[in-house]
This record gives sequence, C-alpha cells and structure tokens, in this order.
Amino acid sequence: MQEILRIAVQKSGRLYEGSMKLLKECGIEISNGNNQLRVTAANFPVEVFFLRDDDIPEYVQDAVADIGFVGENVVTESDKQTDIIEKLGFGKCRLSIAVPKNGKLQSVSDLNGKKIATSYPFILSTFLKERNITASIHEISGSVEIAPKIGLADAICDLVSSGSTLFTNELKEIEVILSSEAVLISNKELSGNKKIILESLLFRIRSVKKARNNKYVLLNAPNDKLDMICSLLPGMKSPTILPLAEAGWSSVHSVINESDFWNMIEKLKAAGAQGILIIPIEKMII
Ligand code: PRT
Ligand code: ZN
Repeated sequence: MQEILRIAVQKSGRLYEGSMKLLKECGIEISNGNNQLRVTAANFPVEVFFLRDDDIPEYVQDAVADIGFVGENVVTESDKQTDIIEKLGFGKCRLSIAVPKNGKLQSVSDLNGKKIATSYPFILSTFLKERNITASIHEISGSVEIAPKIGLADAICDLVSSGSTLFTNELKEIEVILSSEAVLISNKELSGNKKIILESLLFRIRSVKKARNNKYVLLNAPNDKLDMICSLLPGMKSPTILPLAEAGWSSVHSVINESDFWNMIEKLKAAGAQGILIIPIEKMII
C-alpha cells in the first residue's frame, strides 16, 4: 500500500481558509463538504485531519499526524517536540504586551509586582524571566482584552493583528514578544517515504509562495531606452525583449518583487517605459 502523509489543519477559525487555499493552490483536491474530520485528497498522497489549533503540535509530536499547519505562537506556547519546516505567509500577527492607554504603566519594567492576563503563560513567563521581571500571570482562555477594564489584571499579553481590539479597549502596545505566522511543522521521525511526499509538497508550497510575492510585468519601450530599463529589472535570468510592429520600439517582459513594486514602476516610467501591464503569477518554478 502506498504511504500517505497526514496533514493536521485547523478545523475552523482564522487559519482554516488560508490552509485550504494553500493546499488548493498546490493542486491538492480536498473536499470538506460534509464537515468531515478526515479527508483523503483525490490526486496527491495526503490525508487532511481537521483539528483544534491548540491540539496540532501535540498530535504532530505524537505522530497522530505527520505534519501540521499552525500558528507559530501555538507551536512556541505548546512547547512540544516538532520541527518548524516552513513559514506559510498567512495568519500573520504578533504576541504583545499591552497596558491601559491612560494609565501609569509605560514600559515592561513597570510590570514588576503587577498582574498580567494572557492565554500564553509559557511564552510570557519565559519573557518575564529573561527580563528579570516578577509579575503574576493570570491565565484566561478568551476575551483577554477586557481584563484590565474589569479589574482582573493590570496588563495583558495577547495576539494583535490590526490593533483595533486594543484600540477599542483603550489599551496600548508596549512590547512585541513574538512575531508569528502560520508555519508547517513536522514530526521529527518521518519515514523515508513520507519525507519524499513532504519534499514534493514543500516544492509546491515554495512555488506558490514565490508566485504570490512576485508579479509579471510587460511594458513597451523605445529601443534607445532599453539598456536603462533592463538595468532596473531583475527578472528570473534577464528580461525578455521582443520587437514591436512599430519600428524602434520593443516589448519587455520580466518578473518583479511585490515588496518593491510601486518604487519599481515609478523608476520604469521615469526611464521611458509605456503601457505597463502587471499580471499576477500563478506558480513560479525556479
Ligand atoms: O477553535 P480553535 O482553538 O482551533 O481556534 P482559536 O479560537 O484558538 O484560534 P483562532 O482561530 O482565533 O486563531 C488561530 C490562529 O490565527 C492564532 O493562533 C494565530 O496564529 C492566528 N491569528 C492571526 C490570530 C490573529 N491574527 C488575531 N488577531 N489569532 C487571534 N487573533 C485575535 C486576538 O487574540 C485578539 O482577540 O484577534 C484579536 C486582535 O485582532 P486585531 O485585528 O483587533 O488586532
Ligand atoms: Zn485554539
């Protein structure tokens, strides 16, 4: 019987959609139509288990699942023995300490002798120890942001993404303890066959991530400006240059990085590029 790689994915919640989208973009067909707990892919040797995110590191450590997609924050807090193999580029957030906006507490050193509410007692206590701060940790599982207002704690340590929850609750962030995103974790002792399936999955994931971070650019340029324009474009090897029907003009094709995108467009325009088209890339194999 052919071996199968078992992937643990969050059943519902903030990482569900990103995880399913990533698998789909990797060409892996999973249908979770009937809200099943376990689904085998139709066209790739993987089986997906849908679980609560907090359980994923333990299941991967204990080889109930072989790999998992889960927040780095959950992996660190759970302190289980797994390997972080790849950052997945979604579910980005940070674990921060926040205090009442108009209160006396201003920095981490003011937290000595104070009470901090959190769902992340392990990460917080490690951080406080490193900073030589003695504070009491009050563990709560949800709605951490209301703790200072109801007198349960002086400060909180919670996940932040847009910051609007802190703003609404009149809190301000004073320290980022951990930056997090969804990661792929793996059991430490995968069989040879499972490692081969994982390598093939990783190859697809990396191609999808690269494609997301890059755009295909097409532009027209007068031939006397080509050298300048080409020197601006990185491309995968070098830009492709094709003659246009109109004499003295060429079409230039290349790939540019999303992070540098607007800056690059300005420079290309200033160098004489016209009719610039930007096209998303579906997969990028290098
Ligand atoms: O049911 P299950 O246990 O599986 O899910 P859960 O309720 O424990 O987790 P869920 O679905 O809320 O989050 C899953 C993962 O998403 C987290 O472990 C993080 O890795 C990631 N993530 C990314 C976030 C956020 N962004 C986030 N903003 N998780 C939670 N939040 C919460 C935060 O706790 C706070 O209440 O959103 C609020 C803050 O958001 P902003 O945008 O107002 O700053
Ligand atoms: Zn959870």
